Amino acid sequence: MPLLGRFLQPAILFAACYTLSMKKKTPPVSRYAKSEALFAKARDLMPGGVSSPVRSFKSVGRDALFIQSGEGPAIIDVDGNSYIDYVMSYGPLILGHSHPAVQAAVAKQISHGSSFGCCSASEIELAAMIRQAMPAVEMIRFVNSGTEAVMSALRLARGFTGRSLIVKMAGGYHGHVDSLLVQAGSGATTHGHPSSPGIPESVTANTLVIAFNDLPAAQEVFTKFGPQIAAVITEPIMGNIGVVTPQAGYLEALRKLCEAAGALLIFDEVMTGFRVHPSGAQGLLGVTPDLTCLGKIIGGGLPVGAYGGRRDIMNLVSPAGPVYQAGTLSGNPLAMQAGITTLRLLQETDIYQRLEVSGKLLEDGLQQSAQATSCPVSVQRCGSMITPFFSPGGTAVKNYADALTCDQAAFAKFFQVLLDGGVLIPPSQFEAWFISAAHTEKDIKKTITLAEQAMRAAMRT
Ligand code: HOZ
Repeated sequence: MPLLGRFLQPAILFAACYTLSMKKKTPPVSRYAKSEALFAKARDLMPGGVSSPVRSFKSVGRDALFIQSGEGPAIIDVDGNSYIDYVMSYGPLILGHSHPAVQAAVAKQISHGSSFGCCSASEIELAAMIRQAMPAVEMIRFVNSGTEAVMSALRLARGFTGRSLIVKMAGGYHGHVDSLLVQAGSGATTHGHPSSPGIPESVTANTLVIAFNDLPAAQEVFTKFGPQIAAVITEPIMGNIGVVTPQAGYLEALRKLCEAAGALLIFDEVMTGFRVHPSGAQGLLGVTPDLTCLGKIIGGGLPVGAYGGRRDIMNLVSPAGPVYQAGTLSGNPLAMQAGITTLRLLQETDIYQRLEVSGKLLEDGLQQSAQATSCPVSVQRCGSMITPFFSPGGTAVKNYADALTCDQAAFAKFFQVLLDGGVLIPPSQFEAWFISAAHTEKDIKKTITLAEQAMRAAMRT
């Protein structure tokens, strides 16, 4: 036996080492394996594998994630990875994922039917809630998306004024409306097509582009074209190049220029409406537009949009007036119920104060991380919308031209480290992150800790 043992022991040792070394050579299973498999299938069926470009994660060097569920501040992918989520469906989920009250309202409504092609009382209820919060929205028309809201508001502005020209901001993104896909932010910039092919020059010939926060540029455009300008459309706080707030007096000056020229001022509050303040950016900043475009939060996470404003203008919309606009699913009761429940909860609680506290905590933490790592970052925030810009020297971003100077390779690395560590942010430098009422102090502190590691990694790119 001792003799056998002398031969057996080395043999067993050899076998163990061999097995271990073979194991080492087997490639590890990716923690995103199921998402990767789904993305491969999706790419065969859908352009870029997605239903909307920013979801592809292409610009940050990753494959799309496929999501299984969301709960509160967390989103869980099909591989079971859980992330603290700051995409929050790009804004609508101010209460967090799967809020029980919103779920209950939608479930109750669906038991009565999902769409009628006829009027339902819930449209009146939501319209009244919006008007109470935003007095400038004297009348409203519900549609199904922010894109539709803007497209319809532009038609109305042209119908009301009898003029053709629309002024927009460089980097402003108002959905994929033909005439406004000129120097457009959000996914259009992320994917390198700020002015899309497929749009005839005759359509964009009526669009004038100026820089946000550049008052002399606005004055000049009105001096040259004033009597032909139907409307100026702007996000009052830009969110589609990342968060950029207006400089003191800028929106007020736009208001005056429009009034003097007989043009309309349209605020695209699809992102900021009910997000930055209970009365939207117009309430926060004290500037009243003629027309307002809404979406996202007013649908509580279901597809919705709306445009509204002065009664004399809105009464031109068909069938009250001749400006035609329609939609089979517009004002559908499911979205109305989700919106009503969301707005009711926003009214009844101290959510905006809590969001401000969370936002400030994240802002301060990201700034400290930037200092600790000597990573040049400008952290820009309004309430629960925030963007850390990887700008040269960490200088403030005040318009589209500034945003374009940001270090996208550093951002991509930052994104990847956050993702792998369990924090999901929008996969683009040109988007806002959204904090919800469900995010806890612990979530935010975890984000800050990870952000420091991510900035350190970004510095090495
Ligand atoms: N409108 C969203 C915020 N920029 C982007 C979402 C998307 O394009 O899918």
